[in-house]
Amino acid sequence: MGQVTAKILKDKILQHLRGSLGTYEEKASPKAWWTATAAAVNEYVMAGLTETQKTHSKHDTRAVNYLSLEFLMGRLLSNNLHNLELFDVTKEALAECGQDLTDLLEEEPDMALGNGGLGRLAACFLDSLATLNYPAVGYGIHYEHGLFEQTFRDGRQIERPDSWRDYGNPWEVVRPESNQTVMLYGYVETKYEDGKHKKIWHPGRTIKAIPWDIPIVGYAGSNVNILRLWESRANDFFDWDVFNAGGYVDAQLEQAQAETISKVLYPNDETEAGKELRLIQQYFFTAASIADIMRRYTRAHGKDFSQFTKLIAIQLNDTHPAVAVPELMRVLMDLHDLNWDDAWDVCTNTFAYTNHTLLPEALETWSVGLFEKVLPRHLEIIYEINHRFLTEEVEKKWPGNDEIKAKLSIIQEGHGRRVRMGNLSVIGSHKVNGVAQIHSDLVKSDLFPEYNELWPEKLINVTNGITPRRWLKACNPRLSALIDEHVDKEWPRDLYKLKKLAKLATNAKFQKAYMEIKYQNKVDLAKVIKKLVDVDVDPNAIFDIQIKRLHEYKRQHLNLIHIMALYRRLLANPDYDMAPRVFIFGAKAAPGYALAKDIIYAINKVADKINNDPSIGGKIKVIMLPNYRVSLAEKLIPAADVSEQISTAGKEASGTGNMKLALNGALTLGTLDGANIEIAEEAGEENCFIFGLTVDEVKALNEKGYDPRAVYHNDSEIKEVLDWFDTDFFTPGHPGELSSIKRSILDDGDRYKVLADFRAYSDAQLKVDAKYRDKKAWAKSAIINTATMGKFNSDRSMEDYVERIWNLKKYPRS
Ligand code: 26W
Repeated sequence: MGQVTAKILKDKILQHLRGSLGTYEEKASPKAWWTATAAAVNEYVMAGLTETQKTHSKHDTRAVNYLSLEFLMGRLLSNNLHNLELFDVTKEALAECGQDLTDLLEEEPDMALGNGGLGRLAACFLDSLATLNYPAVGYGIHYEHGLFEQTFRDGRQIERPDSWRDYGNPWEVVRPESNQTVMLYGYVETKYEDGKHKKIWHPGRTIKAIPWDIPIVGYAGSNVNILRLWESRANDFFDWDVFNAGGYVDAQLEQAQAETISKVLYPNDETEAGKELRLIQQYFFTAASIADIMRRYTRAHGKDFSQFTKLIAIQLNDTHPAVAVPELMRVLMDLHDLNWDDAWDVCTNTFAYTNHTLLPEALETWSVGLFEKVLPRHLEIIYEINHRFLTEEVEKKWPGNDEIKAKLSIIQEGHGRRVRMGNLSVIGSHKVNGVAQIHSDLVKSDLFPEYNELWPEKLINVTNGITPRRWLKACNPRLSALIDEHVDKEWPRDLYKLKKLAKLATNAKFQKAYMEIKYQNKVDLAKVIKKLVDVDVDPNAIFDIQIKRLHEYKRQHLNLIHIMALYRRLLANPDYDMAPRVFIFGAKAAPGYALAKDIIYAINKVADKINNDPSIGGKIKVIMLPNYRVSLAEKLIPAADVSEQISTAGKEASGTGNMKLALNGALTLGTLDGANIEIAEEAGEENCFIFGLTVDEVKALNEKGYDPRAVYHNDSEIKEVLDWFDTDFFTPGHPGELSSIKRSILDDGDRYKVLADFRAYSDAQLKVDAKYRDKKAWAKSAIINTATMGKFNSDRSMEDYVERIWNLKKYPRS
C-alpha cells in the first residue's frame, strides 16, 4: 500500500458518493457519507485480502479453523481504519468535506452476532490471528437478527429484534458459488458391498448453506483473514414438481422453514434449552464448515488424507459445534471410505475444545430422541465412539467400574437418555483448555477429573486476552496518544511495552496528564449518559462500572444491595462522609430469565428514587444504560474508575471486561475468581480491591451448610435492606414488585453467596472511597494497572494456542 493521502481518500469517498450511491456532497445524508467512506476504505481491505489469500495458497499453509456459534464483532469502520493506519488521514479527508469522522462512526450498527464474553473473545482472537500473520478462518452463522435490542418501559426490559443489515453491510461479500448442501432428518440404510458394510444416510430434508465472507484486517500491514458466516436457504426453490402440482404455497413454506435456521441468534447466555432449532443451527454451520474445509483440502490433495492433520486444525468454541466430531467421522468414512481407526485418528488429531463454563445449567445435553430424529447417522457414530471408548479405554483403566463408566459415557442414562456434548468434545479432541488458570484447574479437579487421569496431557490452560487495538488504541485515543509519547508507537503490537509506564506511576506530571485524560473521558461519558437516560452526573465523582450480561452468579444484585445500604446510611445521616459516586450498569438479561429481568427492574426503580432524592445532595447516582453492547462498552471503559468484577468465586470462568477496564486504568473491585486472580497478580493486590470468599472457602461453606438467614438476622443493615424489597418505597403503590430478589436469597438458599460476601464487599467499598480521596495514591494505582496488563493481550493468548495446540507458522503476505 503506497502513501495514502487525504486527497486520495477524499477523491475516493466522493467518487463512491456519486458513482455508487447516486448522491452528492450537498445532499448526502450522514448514512450516505458513512457508506461512501466504508466503500473507500474497503478498497484497501480487499487488496490486503487478495494478497493474503495468494500467499496462503502458494504455500499450502496449515491453518486453524475456529468454529463458533457466536462472533461479537461490534462496529468495523473504526477498527479497520486503525488497523490499516488510515484513521487520521480519513478524518482529514472527511473534514475537508465538512464531515466529522467521530460522528459518522455512530452511523454503523453493531454486528452483534453473539451474547457476551464467548462471542467477543472469538472476535478478539480473529483480530490477533490476522495481526500475527497466522492462517486462520472463522466459521459461524450469518444471523439475520443478532442479539436483541434492549429498551426499558417503566423500568422493565423490552426486547426488540436487532436488524443490523437493514441498510446493507459494506464489509461482507456473498459467495453463492461456494455454497454447500446440508442434510437433515431421514434414515440410515446399511448396505453390504465389496465385503463391507456401507452406511447411506437418506436425508428427509436438505438445506443450502451460502457463505458470506467478512475480511478480518490485521494491524499495520499484517494479513487480512476471513470470517465465513453461513446463511441458510431452501435447496429447491424451483422444485418444479411441487410447483406444477399446484404446490406454489408449499414451496414457499419450505423456503421459509429453511431460512429460519439462520434467522436469529439464541439469546441465552449460560442456560441450555434443548430446542430443536438450536441443534439444527449447530449442525447446519458445522456441517457446512467441515464441507468447506474438505473442499479446500481435496482440491490440493485429492483423496489422500495422510496430510489432513498436518494442514488442518479445528477449534471448537465451547461444545456448541461439538457435532463436528461425528460429522468429520461421517464424511471420512461414508463419503471417503476411510476405516474407523484411520478416521478416528484424523479426528482426534484435528479437534481441540475450549471450555468456557462450569455452570451445570450451561453444559449442553440433547435428548437421544431428538438427536436421532435430526441426525440419525450421527447418533450411530456417537454410539460407536462411546462403545469403543468405554470398552477399550475406560475398562482398561478402571476394570469393572460401572460408576465411572456411567459418569464418562457420552450417553447419560436414566429416563430420558441424553447425549452429553462436553464428554463428546473431550473424547474427540487432543487438547481441552480452560480460559483462566483457576478455571482450568477446576476443569481438571471438578468437571473432568477422570478424563484428566486417563489423559494427563490433554487438559490445559490458555488464559483469555483482548485485542489492544480495539480496547485501547481505538476506544481511548487520548490515553493512546499519551502512551505513544512516553513509550513508543509499537505498543499495540507488544503490550508488554506498557511496563515502561510503571516508572512514571509516581511522577507528578505524568499522574496529572494521565488523570486529566481520565477526567476528559468521564466528561464524554457524562454526555452520553445525559443523552441516553437524561441524568446529570458529575465527572468528579467516582465512576463505578459493572458491565456484563445479567446473571445471578455475576451478582449485580450484590452491587445493588450495597447501593441501597449506602442510601440508607445517607438517609439516616445526611452528613455521612463519602466521595460522590456514580454507579453505572449495562446488562442484558436473557428474555426467559425472570429473576435477571427483576434485577434490571429493581436497579431502574432504585435509580429513579435515588437520582431524584434531593436530600442526599447528589452523593449517589445510579445509571442503568439501555442496550449495552460493544459500541457502548467502547465509551464506558475509558471512563471507568472502578471495575466491578464481583462474581461468586469459582463461577466466572475468566471474564474479559475485567482486562479491558484494568488496561484503561480502572481499579478492579473483585473476588478471587477467573482472570481477576491473574490481573491482581500482574498489577499487585495493592492496586486492586480484592474481597470475599475464595473458591476453597465457598466449597467449605457449602460442605458445612450455608444459612443465609443467619446472616440476615445477625446483620441489621442487611436485614433492613432486604426488608426494603418487600415495601413499596421504590415502587409506590406496588409493594412486593421487588420481592423476588429477597426470596432468591432467603428462601432459595442464596446459591451465589450474596449475603456471605456482603460485609466484605461493603468494607472493600470503604477502601475504594478512602483511596479515591488520596489523588496521588489513586493515580499511581491506575497507571500501574495500565502498565501491567501486557499479559492480557489476545496476541499472547493466540501465541499460547499456537504453541500448545495449533502448531501454526506465520506467513506474512508478500
Ligand atoms: C448453551 C447455552 C450457553 C450459551 C453460551 C452456554 C454457555 C454459553 C457461553 C459459554 C457463555 C459465555 O460467554 N461464557 C463466558 O466466556 C468468556 C470467554 O471465555 C469468559 O470470559 C466468561 O467468564 C464466560 O462466562
